[in-house]
Amino acid sequence: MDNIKTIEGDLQCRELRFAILAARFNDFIVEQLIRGAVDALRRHGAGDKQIEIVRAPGAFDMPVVARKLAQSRKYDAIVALGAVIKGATAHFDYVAGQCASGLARVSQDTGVPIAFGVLTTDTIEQAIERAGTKAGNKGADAAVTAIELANLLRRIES
Ligand code: INI
Repeated sequence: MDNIKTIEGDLQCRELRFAILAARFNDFIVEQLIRGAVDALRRHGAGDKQIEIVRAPGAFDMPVVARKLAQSRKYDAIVALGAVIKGATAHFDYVAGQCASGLARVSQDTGVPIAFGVLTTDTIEQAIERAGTKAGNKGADAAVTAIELANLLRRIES
C-alpha cells in the first residue's frame, strides 16, 4: 500500500477550536467526562483558549444546542458529553435515541464533526466505570476522536 495515497487525521491540536457540549443531567458523571476530554485535548497540544465548554440541560436537549454551535462556524469539532442511565429513567430509549440521532443529523447537515461521548448505560455503576475508572474515560476517547476528525476533514478540504 506504500504507493497509495492515504488521507488520515493526526492527533495534533494545532490551532483547532473545540466546543465541549456537556449535559448537566447526571452531573457527577458528566463532570468526569469533561475532565477527561479537557485533559486529552491539552495533552494533544490544545491551549485553554482553544476550548469552550457549553452546558445543555440534558442529553435530549443537546442536538439543538449543537446545531447552533456548528452553525456559528467557530469550532472545528464538537465533543458531546452526557450520561443517560436506564435505571434512572423510564424514557431512556427516547432520550438516548434522540440525542444520538439528533447529534448525527447535526453533524451530517453542517459538516462539523461531533464526537459522541454520551454514555448510555443500564446502571450507574457502568457509567462510573466509563467515566475515568476501570473502563477508561469516554470523554477523553471522544476528544481524541474529535481531534482526528477535525484534522481529517481539513486534509480532505486542502
Ligand atoms: N437527561 C440525561 O442527560 N440523562 C438522563 O439519564 C435523563 N433521564 O434520566 O431522564 C435525562 N433526561 C432529561 C432530558 O435529557 C431533557 O433534559 C428533558 O427531557 C427536558 O427536555
